[in-house]
Amino acid sequence: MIKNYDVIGDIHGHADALHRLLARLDYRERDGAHRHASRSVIFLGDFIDRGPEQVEVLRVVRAMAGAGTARAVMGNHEFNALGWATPDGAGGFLRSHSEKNEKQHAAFLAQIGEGSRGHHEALAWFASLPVWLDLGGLRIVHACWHAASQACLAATCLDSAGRFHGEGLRKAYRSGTPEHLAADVLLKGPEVRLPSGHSFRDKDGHTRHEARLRWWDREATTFRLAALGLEDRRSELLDDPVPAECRYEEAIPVMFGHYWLSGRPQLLSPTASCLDFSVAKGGVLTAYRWSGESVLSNDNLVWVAA
Ligand SMILES: [Mn+2]
Repeated sequence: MIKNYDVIGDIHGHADALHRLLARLDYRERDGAHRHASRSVIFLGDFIDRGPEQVEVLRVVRAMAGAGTARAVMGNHEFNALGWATPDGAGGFLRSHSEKNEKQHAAFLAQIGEGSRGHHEALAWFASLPVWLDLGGLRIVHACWHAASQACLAATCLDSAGRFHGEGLRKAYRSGTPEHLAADVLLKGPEVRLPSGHSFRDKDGHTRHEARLRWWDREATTFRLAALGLEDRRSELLDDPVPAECRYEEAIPVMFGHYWLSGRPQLLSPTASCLDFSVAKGGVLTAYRWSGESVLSNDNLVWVAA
């Protein structure tokens, strides 16, 4: 049986937009959870950080997951939240409590109450999220579908349902390991180091020496063509080929979030749909209504303003 899925992008604490999007998609709250007569939701992760109503977002999403009207994958912000709260056994935490990391996570910690029962419940739920979902005709991941990284994590870090186990989370945080790189690729997307001397400022004003890759773009065969967000600076980039295994060339549609796209929502290709259109930066919260098709259509995108 083909399931009908409404796939929803990064929410980042914008509960008001989430409520309006669910209403637009004909979900109604009944017995504590949003439900639809013939469809269910897949959330792409990044429920928290930045936005004003993160606790309410978690209430809605967790209620749906508990009622079986939604499934969800882990975003890098949930991965970060787990690392922030997990001692590293050497007096620190898996994710360093640096000023930059604290700033990124402060709104969540303030809203939920750091160390509170609600915080612990949220962490337990984050830990229960799989890193990706393979739904047969549809593939779901927060940032990048990458078979080699999936195999690497599955071998040593994940349980049979694709969720980090305790030791797996530690391994994925150990800098320099294949598991660390694999978690980065799946949850944050593959990056390439810019030629020496080159850098750019990202959306938060941080200086970056790596560029994200347009891994979903079959035409992006060189680093010059594949560097995301540097399309106006291609002459500065290397013309070296991107390894074929870094490009998604399969026929099964893949949906993901993470990339802070702007403007009117549209597909990246007939088999790739990024559903993060920056609701946390004044953009829109976006869903794709999937009913089993193998060729995606812009007609199935639905969105609400922030
Ligand atoms: Mn993200």
